Amino acid sequence: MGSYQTDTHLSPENIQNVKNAILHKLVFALGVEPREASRRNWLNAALRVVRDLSTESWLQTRRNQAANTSRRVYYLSMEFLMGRTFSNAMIAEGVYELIKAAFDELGQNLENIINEEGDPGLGNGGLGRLAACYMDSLAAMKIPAIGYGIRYEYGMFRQEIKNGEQIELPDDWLEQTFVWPYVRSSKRFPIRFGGRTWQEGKKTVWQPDEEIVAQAHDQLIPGFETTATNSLRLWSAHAGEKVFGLADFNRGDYFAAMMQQNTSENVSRVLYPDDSTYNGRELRLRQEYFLCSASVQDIIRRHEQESGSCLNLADKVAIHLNDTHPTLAIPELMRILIDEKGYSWEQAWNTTRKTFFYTNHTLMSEALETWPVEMVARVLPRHLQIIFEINDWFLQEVREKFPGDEELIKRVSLIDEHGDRRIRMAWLAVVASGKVNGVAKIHSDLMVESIFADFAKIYPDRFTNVTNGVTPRRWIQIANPGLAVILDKYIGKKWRTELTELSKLNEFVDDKDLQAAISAVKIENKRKLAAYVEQTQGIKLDPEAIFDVQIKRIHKYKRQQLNVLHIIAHYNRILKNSEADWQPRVFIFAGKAASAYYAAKKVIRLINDVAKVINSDERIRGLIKVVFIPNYSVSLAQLIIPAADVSEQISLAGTEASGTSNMKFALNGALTIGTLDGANVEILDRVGNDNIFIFGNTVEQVEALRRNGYSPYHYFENDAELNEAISQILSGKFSPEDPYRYQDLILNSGDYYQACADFRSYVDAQEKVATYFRDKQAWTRSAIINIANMGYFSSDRSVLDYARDIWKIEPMSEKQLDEQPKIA
Ligand code: NBX
Repeated sequence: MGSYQTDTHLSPENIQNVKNAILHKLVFALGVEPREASRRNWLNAALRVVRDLSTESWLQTRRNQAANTSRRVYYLSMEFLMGRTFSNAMIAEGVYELIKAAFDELGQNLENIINEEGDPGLGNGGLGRLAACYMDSLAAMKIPAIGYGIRYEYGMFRQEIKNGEQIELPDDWLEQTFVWPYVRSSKRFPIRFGGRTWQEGKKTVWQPDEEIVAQAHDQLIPGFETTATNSLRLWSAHAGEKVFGLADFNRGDYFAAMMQQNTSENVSRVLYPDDSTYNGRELRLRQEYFLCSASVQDIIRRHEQESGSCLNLADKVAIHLNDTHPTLAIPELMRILIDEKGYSWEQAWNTTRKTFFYTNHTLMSEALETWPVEMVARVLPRHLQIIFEINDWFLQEVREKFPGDEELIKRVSLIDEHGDRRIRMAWLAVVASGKVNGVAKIHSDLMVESIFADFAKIYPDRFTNVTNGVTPRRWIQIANPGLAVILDKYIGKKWRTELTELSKLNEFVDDKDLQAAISAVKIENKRKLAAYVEQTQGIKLDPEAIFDVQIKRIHKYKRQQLNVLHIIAHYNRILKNSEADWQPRVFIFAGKAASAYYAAKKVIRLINDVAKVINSDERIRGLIKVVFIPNYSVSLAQLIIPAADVSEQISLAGTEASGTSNMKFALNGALTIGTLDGANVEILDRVGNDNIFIFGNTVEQVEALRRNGYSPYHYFENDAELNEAISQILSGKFSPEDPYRYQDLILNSGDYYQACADFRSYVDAQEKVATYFRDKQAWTRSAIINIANMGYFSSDRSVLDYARDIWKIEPMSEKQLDEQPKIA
């Protein structure tokens, strides 16, 4: 297989070609002899072979997109959690079986080679993974799209657990030669900071005092079974000549000049590991602007190249903001149009307002970005002016619509005048965007009732919902090949790109063969996970036990502590009646805590302390095992999710915008135990009450409790099991060497997320889970109903919703993708 193999048929000749292609790359691209090759070498050689295939389609797609001058979307995100590329690319190009056969002949095991690939952790959690699912779906759905992000040198930290505690270590992902991206040395843009501005007649001049360079690295995003191949362009920061501080050089101070290089390159050094609290550091502001400026410059360059001028930008370009993190793209576009392209303010503003779209991912006020005016004045003085001008324009519009309402003006002003003056980035994103969407129905409804209520009055048509989705290629075909085989047999192969085909399974929910096959695959997946846990942590898990899984960022609102309280209560029950016929259960956790989030780190320690006591208590005869799997990642999720029986989605109602692992679990046949929060609500709508375990207070009840002065002590005093569990934690039963370790947890911290209020109904729901699990047939039937009704939650559906309702972009046809002559 050179670059031009398109015949993916599993013939001896094709296998031989692939073998030769891999050997060729091994020798001539990597300089390694076959007999000396390590797994990593084989992986890199094969990655190169697959990349050649994708590269052809990629260049072809770019030419066809340019020739069709089709409208494109640019997806700006500070995070992309892509996961491994190799299997994904193989299945997209349809060469998985060929490569497997070639490696068989080479005496190599493909699965081992796949597992050799590192997992670039360029994101925190749901928001970054969503961007990755969307990149996959945009390509598969043939929607012209380019993702823009930052190529952090260090992504999310590597988590180790020492003495039960989280330790953060640098994750040096670039260390493993990563052969997938192309470095585009010709795509470099200057990024400027600081300095001052002045007026020259009507013109504003900005003289920055610092300039660095953004360098493009392109990853190919091959669409599944289509030649459509999009790009993800990640920027790395470099010292430009100007940064080398000519002054220092001239003074002969080479060393000082080189030191400054280090400082400029800090911009793309490391991902901020905070996922839901706002971190107002200047370096973060610089990172955000770095992404925005490089991307907007690149978008304008491409548009001018294709259209000859900048004029019809809004007709051809949609820029999507993944949360407010890339909102500086708004004043950056304004700046370029006005200062560099000579637009009038009105022309620039009219273009900008038609170009941007914004997705909100959280209602929690502590996560909302606000930058101090003073800091922005220092780092981006020209942008601050533009933001003030946008604010003047906007407030005038509001005054015309709602005369005399000065309270409203204060609330909606882009500048928060309380205390030190701050720019409200979410307000700016709303004012400048054609559409603003939430990520699940309940979240989008709450969004217009709470944080954006004023704006919904001002701009009633601006707000909408696009429920999140996940890609079935990665989350079924790659993660759960056993399930994929069953689906192919019962409903055909189309589900990979038309996930609603799954509904055909509804006919077979009582089919004994299907039930047997589904539970056999589940057991197989549980064995695989158990083998991993035993190998990495020495804990033996019984694959017949219920695998009950909560994997996600550790956060108070996600309420891992509620899960722990139930585990302790369940343990106490067994101790009180150890002879009863208890259902064996395994409770699995994984997830990272932000490095400065004290309470979240403490919850990790509590889980591990509780695990230590329970796992070693012989009186309970292994009926409960608690496991914390370190260093959660996309690849670990691919191993854990298909092995789950129970999916824990237990956030306090009104706090989790959507959740996406909830979708992945149900798609893989786990039953959800969850609150009426985020996309759980829509999962319930589709699977029906009998096939999900819903518990806990509703949003309205949560709000009523808050209004009436919520007190956890009320529940603590009135619920004996809750009382016992909390008392044990507080008295050091799980931390005898340090009995006061958990004094500040739960009760004493006020229980803002009302774990105590939901405890009783959670424990009752868990009881139902255990009882139901004993009826293997009923359980498996429910699992099938879950799978059958998850078609809606495909990210293909989500991106088509965005394309149709928000960006107004038509997917390309295969014909359009084939119009331009091929390269070879
Ligand atoms: O976005 C998550 C929400 O919490 C989930 O409910 C939702 O499903 C998901 C996708 O829409 N938000 C999230 O992951 N946020 C971050 O990771 C984040 C990262 C940096 C930051 C703030 C939030 N400064």
